[in-house]
Amino acid sequence: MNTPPRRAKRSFASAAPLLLLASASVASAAQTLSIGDMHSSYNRNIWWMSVAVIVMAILIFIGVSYALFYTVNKFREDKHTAEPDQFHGNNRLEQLLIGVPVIIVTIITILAARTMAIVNPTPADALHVNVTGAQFWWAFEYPDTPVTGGTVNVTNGNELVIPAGRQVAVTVTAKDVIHAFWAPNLGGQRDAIPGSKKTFQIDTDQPGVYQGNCTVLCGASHANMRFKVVALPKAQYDAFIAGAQAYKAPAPANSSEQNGYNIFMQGKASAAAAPCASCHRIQGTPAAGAVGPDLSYFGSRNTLGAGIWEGKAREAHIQPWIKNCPSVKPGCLMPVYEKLSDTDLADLEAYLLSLKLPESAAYWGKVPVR
Ligand code: HEC
Ligand SMILES: [Cu+2]
Repeated sequence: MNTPPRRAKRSFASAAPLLLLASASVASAAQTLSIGDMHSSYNRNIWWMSVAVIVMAILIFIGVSYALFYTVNKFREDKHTAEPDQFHGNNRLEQLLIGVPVIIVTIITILAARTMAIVNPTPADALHVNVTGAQFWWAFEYPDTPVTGGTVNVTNGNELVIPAGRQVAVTVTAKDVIHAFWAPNLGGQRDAIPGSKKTFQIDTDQPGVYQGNCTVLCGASHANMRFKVVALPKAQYDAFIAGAQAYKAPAPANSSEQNGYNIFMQGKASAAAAPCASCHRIQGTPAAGAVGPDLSYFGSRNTLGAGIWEGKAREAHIQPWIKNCPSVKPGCLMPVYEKLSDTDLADLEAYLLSLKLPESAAYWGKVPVR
């Protein structure tokens, strides 16, 4: 009758070597979450500090074990029939037992303080990105890159584009409840707390697509609150930012996209559909909502539902998503649009997929998935 606890134990035991592997392996072809990805200077700093501490721990273990076995063996009763020496206190031994741990703890403190001093300060040439967690998606805003002719900055939903080989200072906060921002291949995990803004650095010198997750339980779709980080070579990153700054959503190209556009901007009273524009922004149109993810270049993105679906699976889910979001993503805070006809849904999809960055600024498919 005690199967559950035993099972739990076993899975913990089998998870331990896996954890070790995960931390030691460098990310390979399949998308791997790895705190051992040595292409990030953050991870490298933490790793070498940990190695130093682990080596010290091993030496201490060997020293203590040796002392233990040596003493037990040397003072075994069968060797000594006489009564052992009776004494009280041993100043030298006590000084040693206090002095050695003090030295060890001091070394660990210096190592930790040194690593914090390297990793924590924001370098002057870092790229700044504001990260906001919300139930159950991510907003990425580039505060230093105002949109041409506008008062807002370049913004993207659920997909963070960064330059490889440069420190990226992310200022993390949350809209509603506590979330946490974690892209392990690029750096440490940080809480996203409403009302608090904390900046720290992530980086990688290897261009690629990396996986990120929310790591604080934040509601029904916590596990579905993911994001992608696309690290581009500098020239491609510059092209993305320039394209995003200059971007204006293309005008609807046919009657289907036009109908999608109309519903997006005005809603549809006969289907009790509120305008999508009240919650979503599309750069270059009147849509300026910020309740849901920015959809300015949705057609150039590759994910849907904060990273739940990618590629083909994504396209298959766009209409079910709009029709009844909570049925495909538990707890989704987007209203249900069940009264829209299939044609309306297809037209909304057509319009959303027409929202594309110019090819030079597009960021998918240009770097490998890691
Ligand atoms: C009341 C605000 C609100 C309205 C109105 C709204 N949405 Fe949303 N929408 C959201 C929120 C919040 C999310 C994020 C949900 C999540 O991922 O958990 C979202 C997500 C999306 C996404 C997914 C984006 C991504 O990259 O994952 C699409 C596409 C979308 N909405 C389209 C629409 C369309 C089309 C309409 C109009 C028919 C619409 N929305 C109306 C709030 C809204
Ligand atoms: Cu979350």
